[in-house]
Amino acid sequence: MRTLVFASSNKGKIAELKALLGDAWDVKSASDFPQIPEVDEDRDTFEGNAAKKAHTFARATGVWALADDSGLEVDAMNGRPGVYSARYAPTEAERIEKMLGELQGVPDEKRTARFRCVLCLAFPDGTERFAKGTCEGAIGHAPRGTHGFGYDPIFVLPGGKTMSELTRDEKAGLSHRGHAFRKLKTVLDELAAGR
Ligand code: ITT
Repeated sequence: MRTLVFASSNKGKIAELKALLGDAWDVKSASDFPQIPEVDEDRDTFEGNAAKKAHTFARATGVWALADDSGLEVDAMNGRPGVYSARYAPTEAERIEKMLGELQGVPDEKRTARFRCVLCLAFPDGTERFAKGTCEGAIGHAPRGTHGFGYDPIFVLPGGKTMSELTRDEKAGLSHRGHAFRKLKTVLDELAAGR
């Protein structure tokens, strides 16, 4: 079984990626390597932060490392919080409250937004592969639903449900992370077969 370390400490992301990868991989995550210090996400692009996290773990562990850098771009906020989504406010609940506050009075047609995800797969020899995915939607007026994580309860999909009202499988089928992962999965399968 091939080992892959997921360079993340976000439980929601880890659960989604483990489900996407399936049983053929022995998936570790940041908590299995407490000796690796937390990576300072100081780059101003998703690609930059994903690459920094993935290379740090590939170098330190000697196994393939996958990192996800993702975020939410809100059109009425000029694309914010974007790459700074995790730092927009201290907790998930505060981020949601702050965003709903910033968007108070903004009409439905101007509440469009998208999730972006960049995955970076890094190898101990310093090489890397990227895959990207997006998911279009809008910011609702109040949180709804119990699944998922982060901004999911206020992210309304074209069908009217929030991302939190979808099961994990339904979310994987249409999410930014699901789209990015399926692009990378082809590469992963080919490399796993060839190396
Ligand atoms: P790691 O860096 O350890 O992976 P993180 O939470 O710091 O975890 P990011 O820097 O990539 O991750 O920040 C992404 C933030 O964007 C995350 O904290 C969520 O608030 C939000 N986000 C990303 N994907 C999301 C999703 O599928 N659903 C809801 N919110 C999401």
